[in-house]
Amino acid sequence: MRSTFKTLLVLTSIALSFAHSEQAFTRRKSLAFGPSLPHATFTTSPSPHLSFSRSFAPSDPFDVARSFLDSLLADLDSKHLTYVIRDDSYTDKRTGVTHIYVNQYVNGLEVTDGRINVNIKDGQVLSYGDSFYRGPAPLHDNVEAPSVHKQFCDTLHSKYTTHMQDYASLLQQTQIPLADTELDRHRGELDFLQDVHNTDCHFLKRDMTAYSQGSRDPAAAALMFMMAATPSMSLADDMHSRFHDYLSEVTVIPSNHLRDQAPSFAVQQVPGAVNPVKAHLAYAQVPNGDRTGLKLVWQLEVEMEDNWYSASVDASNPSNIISVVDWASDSSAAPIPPPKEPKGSTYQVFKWGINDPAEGERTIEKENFDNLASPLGWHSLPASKLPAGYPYDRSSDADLYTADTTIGNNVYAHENWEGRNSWVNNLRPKANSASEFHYDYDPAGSDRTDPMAVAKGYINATVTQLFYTTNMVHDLYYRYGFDEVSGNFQQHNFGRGGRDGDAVIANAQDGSGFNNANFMTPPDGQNGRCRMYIWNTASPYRDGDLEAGIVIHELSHGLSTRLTGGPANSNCLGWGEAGGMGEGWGDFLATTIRSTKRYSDYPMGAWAANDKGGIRYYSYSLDKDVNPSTYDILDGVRYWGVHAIGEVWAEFLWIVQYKLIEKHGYSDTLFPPKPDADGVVPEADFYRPATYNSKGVRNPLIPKHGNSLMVQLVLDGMKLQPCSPSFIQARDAIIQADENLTGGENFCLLWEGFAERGLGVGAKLINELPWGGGTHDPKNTVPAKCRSSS
Ligand SMILES: *[C@@H]1O[C@H](CO)[C@@H](O)[C@H](O)[C@H]1NC(C)=O
Ligand SMILES: CC(=O)N[C@H]1CO[C@H](CO)[C@@H](O)[C@@H]1O
Repeated sequence: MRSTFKTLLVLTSIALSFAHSEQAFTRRKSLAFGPSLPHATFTTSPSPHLSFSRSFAPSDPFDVARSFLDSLLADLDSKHLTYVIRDDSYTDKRTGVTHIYVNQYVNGLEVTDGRINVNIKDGQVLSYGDSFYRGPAPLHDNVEAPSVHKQFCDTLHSKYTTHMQDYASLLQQTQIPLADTELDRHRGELDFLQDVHNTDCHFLKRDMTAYSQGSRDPAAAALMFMMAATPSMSLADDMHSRFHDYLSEVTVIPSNHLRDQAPSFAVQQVPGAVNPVKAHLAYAQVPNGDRTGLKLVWQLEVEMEDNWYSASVDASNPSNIISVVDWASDSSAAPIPPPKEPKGSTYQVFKWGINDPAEGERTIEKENFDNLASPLGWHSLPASKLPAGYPYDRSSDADLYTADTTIGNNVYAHENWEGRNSWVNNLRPKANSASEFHYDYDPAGSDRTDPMAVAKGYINATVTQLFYTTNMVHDLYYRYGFDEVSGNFQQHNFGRGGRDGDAVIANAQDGSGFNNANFMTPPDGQNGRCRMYIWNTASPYRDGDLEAGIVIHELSHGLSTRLTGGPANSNCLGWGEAGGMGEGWGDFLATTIRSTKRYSDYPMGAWAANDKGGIRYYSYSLDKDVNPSTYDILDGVRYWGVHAIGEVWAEFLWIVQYKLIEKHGYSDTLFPPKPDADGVVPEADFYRPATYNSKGVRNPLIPKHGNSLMVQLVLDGMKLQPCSPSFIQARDAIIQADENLTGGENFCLLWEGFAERGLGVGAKLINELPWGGGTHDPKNTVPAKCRSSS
């Protein structure tokens, strides 16, 4: 039997496993773990002495933040422990909340996981997350760093051993054969443990002592990290046996910064990396016993074909990886160009809301001109923002470029059959003179002998669909607050702030894999990359680009990664519960988008996987018999992977959402009405009647219905929550988002929703492990004021 549980640590690819089928499934290697910091907190009701009474409140939120930080950090040795307010901090135009992101420095070096996020409104601190290091500033390190990687692999090994014994004795003791599903589950868990151990722990079988001790060289750190990270066992073996040859082949170039930066380096010719590895010295916090110390690390940024790692490696023993985040989730303001009379393109596609080809037929849909989200439509951008190497008459003096193909301000979509990193000149459909992107989609094809040729035959329809879905997602999320300052993906930001030059690069029918999809999210200002694959789960093959849910799931990684912990920090949803929620939000949003007024349960990825149960353990459902996920289900080894953790979170959100729908009703569209010519958004039937504050300024509009309100609260919550949030902190952020949007009218409903499956008052996570797991103590309790008196 083929392994059925294969993807622990696959950070952001879509597929967890084929729980019910035996399809071949390529697992992209992806390392993801790091210390969990016991002192990290998220406080939603700061004590008054840390806040200000209104009469003394400075009006500039940055002044408020500085005074707040000074009192919060009063005990720090301010000569050696300092902080910097990051310039990706922003004020949310819609909510008026200012989100301020703060990095810690010790002895002038960044503490990679010393983060504060402060949420401020009307001169008041609403909430803050804090993982700053509080001990003394060390001379170099003040702690031994236990290897998290080794701890992970040892735990896998011992779980495997005990599990094997249990399984053997189960088989012996049972007179009557156990139900097949019970045996399957055990076998599945064993396969899973073994598979992960084989690939991700291979590195640790080597003896590194010969060359790992005492090395302060970023080249050694980069090479040793590559040995652990490369999916090629033969490369890893060769590097191990000829380490010094490799070391002599790489070159280290110092890169200088204008001010205030630790020395940083570019390590060139690292095998397996597609760009020079960036390296700088920093500190990482390492919990050891009951105190947390600082470890000097090389902070590496390693871009590979299928991964884009940000890793902390022990500087004095670079074989010890302290933490690693894969930005791949298995991706000067120019003047605003003059508005033009939009002609508008049309697309023959599965319309927004149709999840996949089994659910409907293609129709002709129009380009969206929403003067907030896509003021120039989907095909125009300043010529200066075209990617380097894109064929375009650069001598022409037109400022605005309007493409007759599938590129624009929000996304560049194209085939990538080759499966490699080049994309600028890959094939794209060209519209006819009437700006129509109308192409045949014939999945049956005529050539039965070559299913890939059949799929390639409808590539223009596929790229059109990917372009359409990605733009719709861009416009939808924009309207709920994923805008320029909060880190969205656009080539040009219309002078509205944030970093531009980062449209999504969307690869259709990507040749680097089958039966999956992934998204890479580097920090704001660098292009996200979405790769969609063909699924060989059926004959004819199925094209993942045509399953909207999969595309939405992937694009949502970009959303949650940029909103959590600030646009410039892509390391906040790296592993464990935080990484799991990164998956869960995508499933939740995809499922919410496809849902209709008539309630239904939904599986994830069922069409592409050709499996009516989908690619998760359970379908999303309000019925506990259909989806039994609870907070403590996360204790099981099956729930160590981010996808499994994510489906539990998505199930909780699904339940919470239906509490809101029960109370507020259901909106047939999630798209807010388009703004009028002055940019004022009308209430229409979408928002509740506007209210105004004492200064006559309109308060943020509140979506009228349960589903649209939930999407709003989920996005607002992402902005409030701290870096590396737990389920509990993300829950608190959503409840606070409601408090700030509606004055807390859904307080009890939200608590009831979360409490239903164990995330109620007093629920806790004990002994959290660096990759997920731990002991989850569930509680179904709601706050006292919500307990019904009846
Ligand atoms: C796709 O469209 C391009 C340009 O519009 C055309 O040259 C090409 O033949 C089409 N490909 C297929 C497979 O239909
Ligand atoms: C406008 C508004 O309702 N603000 C609230 C936001 O949340 C904090 C804490 O939860 C409250 O104190 C504010 O009054």
